[in-house]
Amino acid sequence: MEIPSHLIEQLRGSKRVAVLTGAGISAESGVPTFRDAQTGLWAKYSPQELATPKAFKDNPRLVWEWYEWRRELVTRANPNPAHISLVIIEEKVENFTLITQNVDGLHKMAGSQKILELHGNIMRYKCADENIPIREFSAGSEVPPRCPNCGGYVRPDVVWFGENLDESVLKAAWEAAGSCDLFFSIGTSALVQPAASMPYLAIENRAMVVEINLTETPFSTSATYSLKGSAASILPEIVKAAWPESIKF
Ligand code: BV8
Repeated sequence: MEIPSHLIEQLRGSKRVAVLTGAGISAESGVPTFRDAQTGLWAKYSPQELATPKAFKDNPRLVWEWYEWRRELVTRANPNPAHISLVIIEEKVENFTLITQNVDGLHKMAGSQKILELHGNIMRYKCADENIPIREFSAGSEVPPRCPNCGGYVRPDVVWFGENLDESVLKAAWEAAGSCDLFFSIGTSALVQPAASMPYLAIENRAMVVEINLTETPFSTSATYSLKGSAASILPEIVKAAWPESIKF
């Protein structure tokens, strides 16, 4: 794909880069996106229905098993060239913030440093009643397992639909989106709030905003550049054009 030279100049001279990623950046690592049809047992369920406090209250075993299934996929996944490209950009620019909606931990595994996990992390657990982190629990016969402190259910440490995001993480994400001169929106359907509002804040702050996505999104027409295609192929092209010597793959 031909990368606009104006984008490359902006990236090379950028003082502050902010990046928002969604499930699409992990697709080529084998982690299904949120809106891809789910497979097998989960085909008949919609993630948006399962990722809610109500679903966990009504059917804790089903929701727990859905996360166990996803955790299994994530543990087998490795970062792809899109994740690696963001590590290189972070090394090259003065100030870089990675805001991710993903809960798969692949950015950290790739080597990204300044990561804001808006929606938590599927590999972390917390008590559903006390809302405190749980590092160890007896994975006995009961599903979901019980909190060793209070006997409530253990749940994944992720933000469900209808739940508030962590205030400090959200504040840092708004600050990064509102102060950058270059914003990338990568692999997200730009539908879930408040993440979907962040690229618009970057536009308000007169940043160049670049969307990299397989399909059209509600944000595409507002982006400075909307590059259609896979993040795992477009991001390495951008890095190669900006810093030819840096491509390691
Ligand atoms: C909140 C964790 C206060 C769990 C997730 C304002 C207006 C309307 C509604 C609301 C609003 N404010 C709040 C809401 C309610 C709700 C919301 O946004 N609803 C929407 C859907 C209408 N938001 C909330 O509840 C948030 N809480 O704001 O609290 C509040 C509460 C209630 C009411 C008001 C205020 C909490 C949202 C967090 C939900 N938790 N994840 C879990 O993962 O199990 S969100 C979940 O969706 C994932 O994190 C996922 O990342 C995220 C978004 O999806 P995407 O990442 O975009 O993935 P998706 O599959 O959609 O798209 C992938 C894209 O990649 C596609 O476009 C595809 O084409 C592309 N792609 C695929 N392959 C590739 C690719 N692109 C490039 N390369 C490829 N190879």
